[in-house]
Amino acid sequence: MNAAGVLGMSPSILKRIYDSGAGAVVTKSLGPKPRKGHPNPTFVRVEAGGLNAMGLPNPGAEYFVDEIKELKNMGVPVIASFFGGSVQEFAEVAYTLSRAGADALELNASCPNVAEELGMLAADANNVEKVTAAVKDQTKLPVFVKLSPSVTNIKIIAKAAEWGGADAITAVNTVKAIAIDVNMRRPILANVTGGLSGPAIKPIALRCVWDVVQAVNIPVIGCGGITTGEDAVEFILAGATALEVGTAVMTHGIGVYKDINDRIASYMTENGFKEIKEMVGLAQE
Ligand code: RRO
Repeated sequence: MNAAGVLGMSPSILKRIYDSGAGAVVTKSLGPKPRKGHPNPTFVRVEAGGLNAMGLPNPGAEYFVDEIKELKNMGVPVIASFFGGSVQEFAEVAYTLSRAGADALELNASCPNVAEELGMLAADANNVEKVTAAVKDQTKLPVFVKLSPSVTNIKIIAKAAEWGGADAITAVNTVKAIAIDVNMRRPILANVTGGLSGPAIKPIALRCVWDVVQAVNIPVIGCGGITTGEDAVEFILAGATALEVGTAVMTHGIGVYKDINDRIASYMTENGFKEIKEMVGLAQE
């Protein structure tokens, strides 16, 4: 899959991602009402990655219902990523997106760019359990809970999501970070801090997947800095059963999905694996 937010969210771009080899597409996170997001600059390239502070720009879940239907009519499996500012809002948005015909929901508990306003849900195990349970009450769809790497103990948060009824954990969102312009002598992003993504965070994301796999009995979706087939295999060996690729699309183009798929396949041939499941979690044994 693509990681939520990458390349925006127009149905035609998401369709291209699917046609390029992703097994399903993930929308940009949708909220209860339209949001403009943060002022520019909202993105800066940094060493081995990108730093974003988009600020959850989105047209609102209600508006996106038709887009989800359009994607479904084109035969694309759709995971609707969503957020809310309260338990009630999370539940309402989940209900709206389920009615739209999404195949699954990804509960974004981990945006690093709205801490002041909404609070970062994934930092609080009790709230993660409460919100997940409230969302599960509103939908029959599988719910993936996307966690933040910027917490003291990700195992406790993952367990809380599982107790709340999560069907899978996505590990992980971006890492809170900062970049400074030495000539301006000011932070580059208007929001000051942003979320770091790309190869810079791959070892962190891999460690998070490793920990979460040990903590829960539900599938774990790996996300964070995956660029090559070897990266993908590392996450599978750590125990991930599906993957999301984001920043690599910006650095390597849309062909990255096929490249990763092809390299996983050649790795399997070279090493005598017939099915992905034979490799899942092998490094933990
Ligand atoms: O929109 C964003 O600023 C954003 C979101 Br919702 C998120 O989950 N992760 C991220 O790095 N940026």
